[in-house]
Amino acid sequence: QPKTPTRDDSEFRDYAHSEISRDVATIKYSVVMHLTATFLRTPASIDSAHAYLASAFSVRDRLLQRWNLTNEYHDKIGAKRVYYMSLEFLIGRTFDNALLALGLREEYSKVLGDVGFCLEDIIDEERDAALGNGGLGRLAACYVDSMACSNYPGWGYGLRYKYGMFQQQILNGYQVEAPDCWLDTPNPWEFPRPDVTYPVKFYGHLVRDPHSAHRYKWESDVVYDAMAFDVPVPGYGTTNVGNIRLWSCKTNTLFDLNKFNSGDYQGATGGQVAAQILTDVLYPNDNTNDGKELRLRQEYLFCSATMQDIMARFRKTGRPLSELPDLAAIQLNDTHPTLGVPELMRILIDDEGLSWDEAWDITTRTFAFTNHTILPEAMEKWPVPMLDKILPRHMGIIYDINLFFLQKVEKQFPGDRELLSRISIIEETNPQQVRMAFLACVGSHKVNGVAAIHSDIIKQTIFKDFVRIQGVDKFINKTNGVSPRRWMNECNPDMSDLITEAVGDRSWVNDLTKVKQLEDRIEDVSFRERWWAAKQKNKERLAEYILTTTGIKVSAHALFDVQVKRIHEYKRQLMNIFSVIYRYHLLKQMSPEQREREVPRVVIFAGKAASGYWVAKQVIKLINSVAEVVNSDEEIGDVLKVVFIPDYSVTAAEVIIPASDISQHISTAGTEASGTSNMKFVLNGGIILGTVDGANIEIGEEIGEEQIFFFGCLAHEVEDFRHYLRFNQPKPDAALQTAFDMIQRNTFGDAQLFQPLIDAIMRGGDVYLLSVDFPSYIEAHKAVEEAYRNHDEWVTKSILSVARMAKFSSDRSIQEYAEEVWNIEPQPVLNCGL
Ligand code: Z2T
Repeated sequence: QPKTPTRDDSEFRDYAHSEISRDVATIKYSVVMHLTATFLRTPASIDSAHAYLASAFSVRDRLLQRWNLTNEYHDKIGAKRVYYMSLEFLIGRTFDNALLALGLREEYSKVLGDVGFCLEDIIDEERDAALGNGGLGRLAACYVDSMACSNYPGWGYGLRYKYGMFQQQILNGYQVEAPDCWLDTPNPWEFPRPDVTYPVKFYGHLVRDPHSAHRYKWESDVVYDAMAFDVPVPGYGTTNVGNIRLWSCKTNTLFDLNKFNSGDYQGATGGQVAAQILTDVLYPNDNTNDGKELRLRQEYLFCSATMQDIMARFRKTGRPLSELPDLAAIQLNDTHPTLGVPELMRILIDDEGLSWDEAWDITTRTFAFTNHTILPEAMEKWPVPMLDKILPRHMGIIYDINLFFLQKVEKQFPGDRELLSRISIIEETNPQQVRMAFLACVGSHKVNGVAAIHSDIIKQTIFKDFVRIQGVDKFINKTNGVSPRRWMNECNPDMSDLITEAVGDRSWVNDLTKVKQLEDRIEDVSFRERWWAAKQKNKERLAEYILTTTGIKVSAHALFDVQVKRIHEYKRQLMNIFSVIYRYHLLKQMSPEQREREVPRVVIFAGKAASGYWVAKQVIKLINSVAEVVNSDEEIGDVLKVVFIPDYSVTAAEVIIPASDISQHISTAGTEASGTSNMKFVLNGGIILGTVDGANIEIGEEIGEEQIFFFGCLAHEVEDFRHYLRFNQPKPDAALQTAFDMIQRNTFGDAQLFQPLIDAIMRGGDVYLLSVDFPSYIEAHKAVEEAYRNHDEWVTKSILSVARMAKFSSDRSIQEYAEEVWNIEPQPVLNCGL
């Protein structure tokens, strides 16, 4: 028996529990310490990069202290935690966010100012953590932010990609991808945990347990290690700090000693080189699935490490396994982490020795599943032979899950073979495929969509049979939300100060219901003028950004018309650029006097196309070709400018969104599950031009139909239009035909480049219904223009909109999940001395 020395840790604990001083002198000292000790620089050789790093590390010290206390406290009280499993966390920058959360922005500004740096420039030194594609990944980041701010005990789990979302360059009008080497410089916002490392097996074979029908031993010598990196999530206005645990892959057959001793150094570390690849790169697909084997291995590494970690934490409590659902709720962010379900089954049955029924009961009470799309091309399906080869044990478990499920359904609806084949987790194609959405659904106690319309649609389509079998109460709606910290307070300081003035204090940042009080200021002339001025300042900031990123000069007095999001046919950037072409045509027909009377407009696009998505890339080329012609047409001048801002990112969004007058959210009805940037634009006083789709609908309900410009056919009409267009030629109206004609007359360069885009409409069945919605789209644009001419009316719309947007705080979404799905409660850190 090793002797445990008696030690007195009270003094250390006192230090740990007393907050580091917040005065400027102490901060200055800690920045200098990091500069000299962490980075081996001297004050004489400080540049902005090191000013950033030293400041960030000193902020991090303050966060880590609170982070420790938060987790210590939640362990101590035995709190139930939620684990938000997501292959993507689109975090963006952390420095400014942390400064605001800690209330230390002024202090750091002073410290940096004293050595001749401007805080804004230092903030710009940070690289985005771009570990996500778009909406789904950013939602995960907003949700962990809300958990931290509302004191919910919860962690995010994800992967630490060495290369995040690719960087987009525009060369000759085309998108060109460059790797995102975000870890080439030190990352102050991650904390390596070499002691938190788990082995993850692949391939191998199964050995049956002679004493149990369900138990197997899985033997394999292909073993990778997943090592944890923790990323702090600063809670605003609370001492709670959340955590995102990201796994990084390395080999665990560390070193082949024989090879090493025989001089084969390269071969000795060969395993390590191969293993690295598993967490090397984020798959850049938004709403598409390319079914690569490497992606499957990535997903399993993630699920296995996460489940092992959750189980290790649970075992420490000493509670019986049947109580796992009382201590842990696991949310599956789309189907990407669905292998967590069979992985937990494997652990409970093979490692812990539970019966199938016990394990299944625990598993289904622990997991819940969020669906984010109904686009068929995005649905994850894995070929059975591939799964069987890489994860033989899991394939067996999935077969059994399916067998028991089908047996139950057969009892419930005897003799309905059609039903069984529709709902089977295994699709009977050649080869067979595992339908991950069905597996996630069967393995969870709750399934939700991300906006009211979307949750209704999934009940009527992909999960229709499941609603009948498992009951309608299992299928719920949780409308998305966004963080008011990042998407108002941080990115729009002037508007935030006005809200603070109207509310009386800054409490609205953590309680967005308070923005209602803006309505009291609706007649206040000075307030209205300052509201307009704040928008104007944001527009000037964006004009500056456009100039430096594209070289294009735009007038901040024009109407800023923005569509920024992933480039995808269903989002219809193509329809937008066709309308720009038509506008250009109209302007060219006018006399100079007539043009003078038009509302000058800057049409702004940004967004990335998945690397293999050819049509999306041609759309980018078309936008840039139109921009080139229009922007250099001296007759047109400032009346119309077209801009494609390269390399859209969270940080770019923080500049673009606060500056919009109108933003476009124009998906074919029924295809955009929710959208989240639509919320961000309105929360920043912008007006939406959009279709009756996703969260646009609920935004309209909240702010009133006068505050939003709707157009286009409705979701329930789409099927009939599509059916018609499968057998009949589309009939483009005169406006759309004009746009086609101009392209075909080589107005924007070689027409052949763009013919496939026109063909998709005229010969490809116009799946996204551009020809159907175009006339009402043009009408909606006219309505926007008329409304904008009346500045006064516009300001009223803008203020009323923000005042009525409380619903779209992610704090509201998280509270609903906590109460209706996770069954967890806020646990503010108490009695810790801070
Ligand atoms: C994604 O960003 C979204 C859905 C996906 O389905 C995949 C990705 Cl990467 C698999 C988006 C939706 O398109 C959008 O409507 C929604 O607001 C967002 O997820 C968050 O729910």
